[in-house]
Amino acid sequence: AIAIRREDYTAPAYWIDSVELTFDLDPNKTRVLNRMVLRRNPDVAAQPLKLDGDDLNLARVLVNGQGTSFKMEGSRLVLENLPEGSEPFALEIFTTCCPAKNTQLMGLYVSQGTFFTQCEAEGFRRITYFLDRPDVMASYTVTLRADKAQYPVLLSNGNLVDSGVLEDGRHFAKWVDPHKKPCYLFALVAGKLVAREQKIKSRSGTDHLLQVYVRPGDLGKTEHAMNSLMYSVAWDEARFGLPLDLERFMIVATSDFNMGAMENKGLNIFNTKYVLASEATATDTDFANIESVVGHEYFHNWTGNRVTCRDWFQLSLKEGLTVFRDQEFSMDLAGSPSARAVKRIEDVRVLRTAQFPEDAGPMAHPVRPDSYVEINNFYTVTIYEKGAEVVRMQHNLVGREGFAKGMKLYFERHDGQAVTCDDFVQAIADANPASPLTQHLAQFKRWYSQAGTPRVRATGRYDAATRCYALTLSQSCAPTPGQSEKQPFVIPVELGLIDATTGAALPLQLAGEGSESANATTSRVIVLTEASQTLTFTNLDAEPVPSLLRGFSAPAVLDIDYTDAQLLTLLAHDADAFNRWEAGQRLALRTAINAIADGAMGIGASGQFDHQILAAEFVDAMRSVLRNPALDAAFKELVLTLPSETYIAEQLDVVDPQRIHAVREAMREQLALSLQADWEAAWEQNQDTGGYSPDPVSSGRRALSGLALHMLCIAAQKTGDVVWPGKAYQRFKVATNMTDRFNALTALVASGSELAPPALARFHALFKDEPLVIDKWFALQAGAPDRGGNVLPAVRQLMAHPDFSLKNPNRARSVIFSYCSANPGAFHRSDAAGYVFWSDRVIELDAINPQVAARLARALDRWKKLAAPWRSAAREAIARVAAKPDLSNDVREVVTRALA
Ligand code: BAL
Ligand code: ZN
Repeated sequence: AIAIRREDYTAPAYWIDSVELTFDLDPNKTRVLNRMVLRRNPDVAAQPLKLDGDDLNLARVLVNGQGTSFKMEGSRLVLENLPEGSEPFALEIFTTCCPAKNTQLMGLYVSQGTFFTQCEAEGFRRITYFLDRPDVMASYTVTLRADKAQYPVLLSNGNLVDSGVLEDGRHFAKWVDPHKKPCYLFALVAGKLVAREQKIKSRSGTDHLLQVYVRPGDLGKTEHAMNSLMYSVAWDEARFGLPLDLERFMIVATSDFNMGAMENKGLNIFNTKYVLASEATATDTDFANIESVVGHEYFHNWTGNRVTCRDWFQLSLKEGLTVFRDQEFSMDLAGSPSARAVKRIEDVRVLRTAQFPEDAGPMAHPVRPDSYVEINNFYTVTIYEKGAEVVRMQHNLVGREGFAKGMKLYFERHDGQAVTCDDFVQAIADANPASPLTQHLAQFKRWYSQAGTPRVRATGRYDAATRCYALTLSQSCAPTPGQSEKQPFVIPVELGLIDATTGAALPLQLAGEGSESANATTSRVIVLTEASQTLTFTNLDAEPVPSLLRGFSAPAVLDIDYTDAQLLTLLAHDADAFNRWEAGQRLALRTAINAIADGAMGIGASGQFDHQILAAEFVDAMRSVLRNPALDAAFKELVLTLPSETYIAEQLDVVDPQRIHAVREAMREQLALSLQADWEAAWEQNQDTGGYSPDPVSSGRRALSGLALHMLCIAAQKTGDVVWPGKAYQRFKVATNMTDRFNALTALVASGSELAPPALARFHALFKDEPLVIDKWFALQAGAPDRGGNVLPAVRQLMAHPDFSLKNPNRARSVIFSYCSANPGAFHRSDAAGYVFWSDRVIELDAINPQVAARLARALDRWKKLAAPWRSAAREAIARVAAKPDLSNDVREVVTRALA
């Protein structure tokens, strides 16, 4: 496999002006007639036309209606005898392919009797020969022909311009997309589907039709997706002045999908997981995810589709920006400052538990990568979530209005073009000439070019004589593969100072500033650009407690030696909700790390930690949060949730996964036992009254009562109490929404209650016809706490269950990923059986679906951090995969990097 390098980019030698595609759809042999009009690119030296193709059967090639010579270079079709000069010429290519055998789910495939496509990044070449690169944008006319009884609905991008019946029970539909697009945005769908429809009027008065297509039985679960789509349309118009540019906008759901969803122009194709919801089958998290994914795909209509990527190295141009937009959308819909903060904490938690490890591991890459072997491996948390943080920093450096101006300029300059990340930052900067972004633009761009998470070291010194507090901020960034030296980043540090005794916010006055400016503010942004900078705050009566990186103002690690007392002050008083939460997490993390390192504390024969770990002050602080009537339930639930095992592991140089697991479990148990009365109160006080609504306040109450029930069941397991497991079982039985029902089931399973097996059996019987709920049933069991090594055998049994299928990505993820990637205590077995299972599954999945297999292959990314004996066992398992001769490029790239 060959690495593709960003610096090798050259413009295409030909442009494709228009494409006319005719499909005769048949699962076993679909015929594709592709009539293109091409031109030579006058800016590039004359050369043969090389069209990408993959897994196609070529039947005919005509140039201007005449047969022509051609040759194959690997899987590429090469045409050398094309008309000279700059005149357009017609190229007609006739191929066939076999959608029924397409288990990769890239290109044209069949799912439950319906045809779907997935073309991003390079799936269009599995449909026809083409210049499969995003900077070639063409006009599309698509005719679909198929059996009318089996495929009554025929959809493609744009507007339906003609339809009718054909001979032999067949029919056709002709679609014209009014917008030019790269081929990765092409889509077609054909099958037995029904649609929820909604007519809307834009602000400017134009009419549009919104449709959500699903299988006939699922129509009742589309209301939330449709509402989310309507909100999305209105939000993009209101916040960014970006209107819907199509007469109709369609979403279609499929249960076989590699990703979450895909933003094909006017015809989004979604994983059912991000469309279907009813209160009986979907949790609050599902509802929130649907809202954000529907928003995300819709927002791509401008950021991605109207302005697209020049090449795949620029993927974050559309993904980072669109994640930023969907995060803002969810925050704006959430409304209150507290609900915004909760969303921010949740987003940062994802970044820190998934992206920080990626940035410190073998797959670390810049937000704009320099090379790849398989582009599918670069749909990563770095491109998406870190990319969104990089856009968020720009937003914060130029302000909300400034950012809106920058977006406007970006579209004025680049609408209809395929551009780069540089073009985007340049537009934001140019629209805000006086901003710190513009002032430090060249340096800011290092966020796109340098991989790795920067660390900011903060040290403070108070001088009573001068009443000054000197805060020194120093930045560093560890080497990443291929980048040994790092230059300083532009790091916006939002900060405040807090009175250590009263917790009051203190006015911020820097040395040399007048006191009048200071009175105005207790929070401000310092832009760190040097390796080290010292700020001197004046007019302070005592040493303050610094609150730094408020709202997580930069994707960095903050190293600061807080005392416990300082953290308790921040937890109790910080005006910044993010840092309030963060203070609690730091206290818990510190406690966990100390217990992990303390050789005097042992793990007993039962695999459980034999010591009390939590300090009384910590427990008291948690109690105060739980009892505080001024705090929202959703925020309390976040504070009372301990840092994950993965996050704890990231803080350590050498990782003993079993010890981390035992320590965290012991901390949870202690929290459960010492706060029993408060958990009971939290449970009682946060019961649903009235009908179900997935709004932030109601879902926060359910989250907290769910955690309380979980803790009460853990405590009960310790004390021998049967009341709370009984209550959990009762709640499980009578709950009227999936959130409450699943929380109760989780409490029973996670606490190892005797009531768990009957509850699981009942749950399966209730929901056997609901695939998305059955996914939850599988995932809960594969992710359950290990008791004497029982999870791996259970996982093997789950794989033998009649409902299991390795070919369905959602199902494979629900069992295999839930075990290998989300259950460290059960996966990292000292007998290495978890790793052997992993390598078997990677190899097995690779033959079916390389994209999904390569995701699974990343479960052992951080093997070098593991302690003996896990480290050598993990290495052996990776080597075992790597030794397989016929691996896909996808998996090959991941394991090669892991072993490097
Ligand atoms: N473009 C792939 C799916 C998404 O990010 O929306
Ligand atoms: Zn996206």
